[in-house]
Amino acid sequence: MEYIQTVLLQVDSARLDRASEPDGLLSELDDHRAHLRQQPGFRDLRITRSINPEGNVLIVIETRWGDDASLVRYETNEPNVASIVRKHQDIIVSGSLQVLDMEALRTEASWQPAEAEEQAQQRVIWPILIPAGVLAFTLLVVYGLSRVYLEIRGDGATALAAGIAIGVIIIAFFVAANRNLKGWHIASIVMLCAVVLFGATIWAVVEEDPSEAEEEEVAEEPADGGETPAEGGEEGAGGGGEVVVTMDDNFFDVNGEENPALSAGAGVETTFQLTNAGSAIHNMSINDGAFVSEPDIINGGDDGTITFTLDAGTYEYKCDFHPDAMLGDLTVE
Ligand SMILES: [Cu+2]
Repeated sequence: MEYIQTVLLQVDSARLDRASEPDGLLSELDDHRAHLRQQPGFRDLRITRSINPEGNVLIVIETRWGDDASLVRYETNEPNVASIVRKHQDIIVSGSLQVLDMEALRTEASWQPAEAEEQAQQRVIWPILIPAGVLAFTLLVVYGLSRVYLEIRGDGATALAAGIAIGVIIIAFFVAANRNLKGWHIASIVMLCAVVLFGATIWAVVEEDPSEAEEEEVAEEPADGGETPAEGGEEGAGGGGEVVVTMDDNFFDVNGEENPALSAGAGVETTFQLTNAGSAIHNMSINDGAFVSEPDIINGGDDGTITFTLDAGTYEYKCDFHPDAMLGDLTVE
């Protein structure tokens, strides 16, 4: 922080000209600058006067110092401002001389480091925020649009993609044609797009679950439809009712029998109900993948079906994920 010696004095305005003469007070103070500059800790000399045109003029002589020790060293060794002023008692209004030692509470120099730090932070923050924002927007576009397109499917998605492409071109044309657009205009457009896209993404993600449920229903429908012939097939094979195959880690289980021999009727559409009672993923495929369960990956706790029609013969059934442990024979007759 700065330390300031302030010398206050009054001069009769009629005598002010004498202060500027070659041996006058102001001339001597001008010469004193060379001495001041050699003093350690010296920063600045400032001489000001009040601007009243008549009567006594107040003159303030300030010397600024980087530390109080420098100021004290200067004050206790002549020449200094006070000693020079005292040589010119003849022009000074008697009793008007004051010498004050002051300590700066705030200076431009003391504010600057804090401001510089703030600016430095902004210089750091923006280069991080802008690329992060661009990346987030890009991810939102890539992820969000793909979710929306997947959700809509088919011609609707194609039409939407075309609409969005046209929209992008129109906005780009609008921005390019209006050269006096401000930064916040463009930022508003980007924000608006981001908000709409964000909303659409949330809609697509929320809507996804019911659509998956529909898919499952669709997948189950043919299975249900296939039950009658399947039952017929099982009856034809001598079995009764629906065949339920449990998949565990890692074996097939039918009525407590591991990887049992299964049977079905020749030329009859047959469906096995599949239940994954384990925690690993499993499935069932018959005749080296000629028929595969629906879904082809059944998670732990989930159900599935496998529907097939085969000519008479012996075939292998297995789990594609554990083909060495989960396999057995399927006899079709
Ligand atoms: Cu398996």
